[in-house]
Amino acid sequence: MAQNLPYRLARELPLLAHPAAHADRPHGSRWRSGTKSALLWVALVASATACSRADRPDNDGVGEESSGTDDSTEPEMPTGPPIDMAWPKDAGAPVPPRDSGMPRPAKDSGVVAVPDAGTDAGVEPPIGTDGPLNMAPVVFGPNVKVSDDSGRGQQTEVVMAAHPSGILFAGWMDNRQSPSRCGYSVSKDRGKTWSKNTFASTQGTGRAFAGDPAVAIDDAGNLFAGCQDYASGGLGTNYILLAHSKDEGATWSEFKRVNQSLDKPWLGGTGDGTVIVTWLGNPGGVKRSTDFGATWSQPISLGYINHGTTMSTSDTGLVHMAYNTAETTVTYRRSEDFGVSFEPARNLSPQGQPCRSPCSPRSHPIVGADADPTGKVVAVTWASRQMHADAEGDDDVWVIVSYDAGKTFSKPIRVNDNMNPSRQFQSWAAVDSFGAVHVVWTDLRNGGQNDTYYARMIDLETGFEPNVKVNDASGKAASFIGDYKGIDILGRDVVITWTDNRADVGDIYFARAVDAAAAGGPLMP
Ligand SMILES: [Ca+2]
Ligand SMILES: [Ca+2]
Repeated sequence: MAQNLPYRLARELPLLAHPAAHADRPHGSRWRSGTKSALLWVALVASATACSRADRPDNDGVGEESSGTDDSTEPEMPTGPPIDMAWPKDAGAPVPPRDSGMPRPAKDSGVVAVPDAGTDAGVEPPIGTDGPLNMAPVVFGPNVKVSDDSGRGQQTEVVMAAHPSGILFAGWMDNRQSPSRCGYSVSKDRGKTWSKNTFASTQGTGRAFAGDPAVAIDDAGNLFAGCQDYASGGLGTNYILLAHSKDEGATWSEFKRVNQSLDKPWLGGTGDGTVIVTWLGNPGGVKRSTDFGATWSQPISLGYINHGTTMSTSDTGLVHMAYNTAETTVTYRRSEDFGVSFEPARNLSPQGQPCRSPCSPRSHPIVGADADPTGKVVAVTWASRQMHADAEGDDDVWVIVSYDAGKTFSKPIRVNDNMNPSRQFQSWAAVDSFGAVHVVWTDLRNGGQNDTYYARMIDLETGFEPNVKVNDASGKAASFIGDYKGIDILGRDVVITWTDNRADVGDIYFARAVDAAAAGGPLMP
């Protein structure tokens, strides 16, 4: 979200419901529910889908005027039995490393709201893999600067999408000149080098500025660049800007206003020229274009949401959309038809509250999410100060995971493994084609240095591996470092972008961990 817009506390929202109507799906089994281990499944499964992870969540939390949509419908409030939204007492128990010899969580720990537990008989393999399972420790390579500002301008709020062709596409908020703009860069060599930065500027005047980037790549490799135009600096006159490139960023269409809405666009790409856009507001909304944004479907209301959504597309039609509601709840909607329609909202988990103010840099109540290429394994992450057994009372990183295409989710799992009082926040997630969950976050465990840490969870039973530091240099955390960052899977690599303070108040950096995905696709040079 934009740093310099007024923030309005969320109004109370009724807790949403947990409809059971869509309980049955072909992918009905949790792969942790059977006695067979995930590793055995690997031996049994031959098919693979190294697919696009074309979208990335972000969020932002500016609220002011309502409406936000030019053609929205009334907010909908689904009905049904509420789920238990009490924070689980056993959440956040430290998970010993897998080789520590210490007891680890029981196989079924942490799984909530399971209408069908699955049986060993007929349990289908969860995820295909076309290569051996990678179990080596994750190591990130040399950091690469993405923003090409030669001065000391501020670059923050980075997002990133990856395509199996090897294309990486990053966007961020760029303050190297005033008014601020959305900056973008493309890499065609898996992040070794990045293109000269391009920008989306406000189309307004006066106090207008642009920010809150969103990026997506559809299955065909078309790039979509989104940006919020705070058109007059006033409210009710803001727009989502959208442009696309059909040639890997060599040329771009004009940025056009595709929605009048307050703040925080998010994008998902699928097919060839299909883009899904969401926005916050009262109501927030989602709509879809199959012609590169030239024409749009009627918006679907998301009800009142004060922060942006996530958007995880898949090659099966599943689209997972998670978001924060009422500041304290993780809410979720799912599509089974590539975003044409969405099921009613469900509350997935209590979220706790992050240290947004007076903490500096702030921690935002945004959530990040991703799914594997089939959409069957879904991870949603956030940061909050929710107390737990070994709590320091400061921000920690949490994740919930679904292994049944969003039907059920685990209880919150704490990701960061530090034991010193320090803040961990601004987390984001990726899921590889095996179903392993990859989480990245900002970590101040080293005396307030702005460090980026990462952890991998190959299966729920063994939990997260020891945290890994991503950045190879750091500086003291600046007072604002954005509200999100980028992580994606590229073949068998994990790729990450973040706001870095080693040189100034904000640069965009990138790192790649070769062969860090549990499986999926050939190794790339
Ligand atoms: Ca902490
Ligand atoms: Ca800079």
